[in-house]
Amino acid sequence: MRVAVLSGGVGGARFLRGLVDVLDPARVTAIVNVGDDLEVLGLAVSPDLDSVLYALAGIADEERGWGRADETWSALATVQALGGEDWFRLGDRDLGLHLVRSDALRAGEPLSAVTARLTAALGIDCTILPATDDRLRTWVDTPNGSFEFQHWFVARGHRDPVDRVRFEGAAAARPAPGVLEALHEAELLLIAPSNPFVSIGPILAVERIRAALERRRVPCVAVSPLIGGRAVKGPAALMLSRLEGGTSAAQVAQCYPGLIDALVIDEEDAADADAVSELGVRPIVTRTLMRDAAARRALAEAALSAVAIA
Ligand code: FO1
Repeated sequence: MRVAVLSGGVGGARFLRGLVDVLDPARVTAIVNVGDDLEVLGLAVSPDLDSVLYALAGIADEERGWGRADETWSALATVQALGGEDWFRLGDRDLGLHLVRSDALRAGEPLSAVTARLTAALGIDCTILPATDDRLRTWVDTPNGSFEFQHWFVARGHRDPVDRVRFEGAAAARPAPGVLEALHEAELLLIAPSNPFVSIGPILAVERIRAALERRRVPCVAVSPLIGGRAVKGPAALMLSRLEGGTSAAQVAQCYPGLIDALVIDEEDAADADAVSELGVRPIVTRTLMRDAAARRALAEAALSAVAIA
């Protein structure tokens, strides 16, 4: 079975690891958020693409949730000593990837092409695509001002409540090569347990990607990033409260109007199943916490089960 997965950072990366354990990786295409990309010290950083690359290569730092395992920070210490930009921490090993990517982008290679090279170099057998090669940047409007995603998320510790999320460049952004093909050829579309607003939102802001999902002929299954109304990590629950009015599974489903046929929810949220059904979305209740390889695989199997019951 061919599957296409819309993915953000850490939650998406862990979900993809489970998926390639239970499916032939050659049949899996990840379509990844680039809205939180940024330039640091003149380098092009794509945090969500890198979370997926590192996770699938088995070199991610599991505890920190971003960057590489066994990281060292000598370059950052030098940057700090010299008074350089240090709010967004780039480790030594991580820096190597940013150097290669930045060099290629400067030479005119599209992000999708560099990503394909990095994927192959890291020995990853599935396809990893940025949602777009065009510039697309997430902004958040808060009572304290408007901020580029990483300034809000990292520099300000995502403490400002979010009134609105915007995607600069989305109107002109085209799907990266291979994205529409993957969506059209897939027998199942999946939305990873990533933040609906700032991880999946930027992907769906690319008009032709959203249209491909709206006109799908195969099931689309989302996995809720919330467990018992709380996010495992990050601001998803707070954003859902403020922007959707609550953190129930039904409110997660409402983030994807007309786009999903089933929603995988945690056993802790089983009481929300009827409200999800009332929205015309089939609830699939299981354990969603991906604490180890077995749990990741079980979650992937639960999402794939939607094909059997469609
Ligand atoms: N997150 C932080 O909270 N602080 C950091 O200094 C930081 C650096 C960083 C460097 C490379 C990278 O790929 C990710 C990094 N992240 C950092 C994580 C990143 O901001 C977010 O996890 C994602 O953008 C959200 O999906």
